Amino acid sequence: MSTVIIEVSGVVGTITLNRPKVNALSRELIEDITTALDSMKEQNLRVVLLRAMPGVKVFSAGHEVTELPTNGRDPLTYNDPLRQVVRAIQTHPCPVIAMIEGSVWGGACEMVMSCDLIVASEQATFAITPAKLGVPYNISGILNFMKVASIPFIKEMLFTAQPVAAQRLMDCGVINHVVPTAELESFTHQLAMQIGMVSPLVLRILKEELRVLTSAHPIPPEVYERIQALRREVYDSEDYQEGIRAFFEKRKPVFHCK
Ligand code: YXS
Repeated sequence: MSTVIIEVSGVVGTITLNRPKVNALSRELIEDITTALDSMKEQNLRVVLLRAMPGVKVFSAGHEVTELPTNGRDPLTYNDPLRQVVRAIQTHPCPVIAMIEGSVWGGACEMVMSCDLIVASEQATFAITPAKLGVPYNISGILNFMKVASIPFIKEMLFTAQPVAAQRLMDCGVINHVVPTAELESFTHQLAMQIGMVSPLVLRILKEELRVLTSAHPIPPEVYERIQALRREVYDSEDYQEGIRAFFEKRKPVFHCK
């Protein structure tokens, strides 16, 4: 059974996450999302919507924790499924609008924030949780967060690992619109139709221009190596093991490393 539902209506394609229980981003779910995006490239679409089933409490619980390595391997390398879906969204030739109900966790926040626009219901929340799980987020992911929000705001979300209301993210310019849940679908479809009326060629070029310009981070090799060494300090630590163990034992982690 596919973990996504694909629908096409006119020039708008919709990908609905449908992996029980909480749309955790497993390799299977990511592959289904990227396959759906690839199939939509072949159709004459102008906009893609990314959503979960109507009425969900959890839009996505983030990376599938059971697929995070615990054997000293980097948990978020270039080919990790989460990195793959972020790149697939960023390079998709037409705008991807995230339509958010429920709570968004961990790497799912980066996936949603990598969409071109975000429309969220008033009750939606976003929690960036690597610090709670003891996971060393990677360079591309941090840079993606830095593209959409101020450093103080990103630090607060990363350091507290707590859910933040959609309205606060809109006030900080991360989310485009916050609407009542009952209006979420109609509002988002109206926005999609507005975008669908302009030149698809110009849309494609503008999206790629913005991607390339916002990805132009001249990082000297020594800086890259320093960051990788810092991240290895985390994923080689006992705290990383403790964070994942505590998750499965459904208890609060006890972190010792400083
Ligand atoms: O015990 P069962 O079998 O029913 O399974 C439970 C949870 O273990 C499971 N589950 C997950 N499984 C794999 N990966 C996950 N990320 C994940 N999250 C949850 O789903 C079943 C229902 O969860 P439960 O009982 O807690 O439901 P709830 O409604 O009380 O709470 C839903 C959540 C999402 C608020 C809660 O499950 C939760 O806080 N999940 C963890 C959210 C999180 O911290 N995600 C970050 C994952 S790591 C990641 O994305 C990046 C690597 S990073 O950390 O760097 O951002």
